[in-house]
Amino acid sequence: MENSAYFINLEDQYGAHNYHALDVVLVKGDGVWVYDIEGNKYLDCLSAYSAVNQGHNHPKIKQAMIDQLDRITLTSRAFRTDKLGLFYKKLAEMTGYERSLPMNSGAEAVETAIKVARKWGYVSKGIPRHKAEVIVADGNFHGRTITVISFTSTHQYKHDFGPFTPGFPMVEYGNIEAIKEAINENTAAIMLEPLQGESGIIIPPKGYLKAVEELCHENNILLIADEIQTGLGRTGALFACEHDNVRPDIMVIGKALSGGFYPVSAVLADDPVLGLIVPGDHGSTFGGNPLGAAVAIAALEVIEEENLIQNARDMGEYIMDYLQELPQKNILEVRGKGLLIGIELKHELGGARQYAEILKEKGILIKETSEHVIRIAPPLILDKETADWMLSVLREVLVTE
Ligand code: IF1
Repeated sequence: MENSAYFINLEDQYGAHNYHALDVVLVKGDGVWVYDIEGNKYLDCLSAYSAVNQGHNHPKIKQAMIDQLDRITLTSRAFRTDKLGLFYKKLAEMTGYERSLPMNSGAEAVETAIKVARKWGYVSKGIPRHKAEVIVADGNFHGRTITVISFTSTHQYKHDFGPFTPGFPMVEYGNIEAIKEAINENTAAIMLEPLQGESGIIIPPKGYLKAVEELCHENNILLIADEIQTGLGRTGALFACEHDNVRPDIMVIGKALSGGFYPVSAVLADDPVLGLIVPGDHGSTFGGNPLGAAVAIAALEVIEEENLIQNARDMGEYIMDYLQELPQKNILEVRGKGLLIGIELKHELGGARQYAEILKEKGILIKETSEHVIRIAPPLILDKETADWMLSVLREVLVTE
């Protein structure tokens, strides 16, 4: 029977080393728990970067996938199916956006949103071709494709991969004056994460998102929200923008849209924006396939039926209150929204990675975000008993040691 070392060596020998994964070989997932090949049990506090909000191996989503597997999995969009229209309808009813365009990965959906915003800029706003600009924020993370890394502020994500796509002026995240200065007659859109995940759970100043939305309305500019990580209940609302009473013109979702069963992403917008897309403008072999559509409908239903938004809000507040009461011996700041929580450690401790290793030995899997932040992002089904156990372990590791 092969053990963890065997599979770790296979990955190291035959795979490109594009990740520095923890040395834990997971073979089973069930709700908030995952199990390694030796049978050790772990609380998953990453949720595959918020793609498993519904919990691992959710029975309802699994059954929807199994049922569709027995029917048809892929036709391409050259033909129609009995699942895509139902997926569109579910998204429209649940999110309030009139239309959607389905893709597969998050980066693909971000690229799609940029294309849609640029076309709106040329056709509806009258920006001369090809001068459309999309303002982005420093510290952003929107994916790994060449256009998307063209506007990253992370050196490693772009340094070896130029030349880059132009048209993405960058401003300081959270600074509304910086956006005012960047806006010009060629600005088609502003694209933001409502909270920045990979930069270390960065929450913008109160009122910032609303001020950006108002700037967009005043200057005939589209607001694009990338909620691939913050969306679908993660922050204790369907969308993080709701906390600020902001409704973006273009909403980008992914990850938990499929509950971790299949890559499904989508761009949501109303008819004046997505209605501009005509046959031939854009496409994808797997985008909108019936298997992904069936899975996504079930994943969305689970969010509603199991009140995951309320639970994320309640459990997030409970956890944040507890962590903020801890002796701040090693802790610089606890911040977050719902079940997207960051514990920034004092920098003299040497970074959060070592704590990922320590917590793994105690049965908790976390992924550090930016160098000094422990991200706590368990599936939104987390119950109080499990949260109490998790908090007791975090207290032991962050306070007593
Ligand atoms: C990696 C974290 C990073 C995202 C937002 C688009 C995408 C992501 C807000 C692209 C993806 C993943 C990708 C993964 C690590 C993880 C991540 F923030 F979630 F932690 F990198 F920042 N917009 N985020 O978070 O979606 O194409 O991956 O489906 O690339 O290392 P994707």
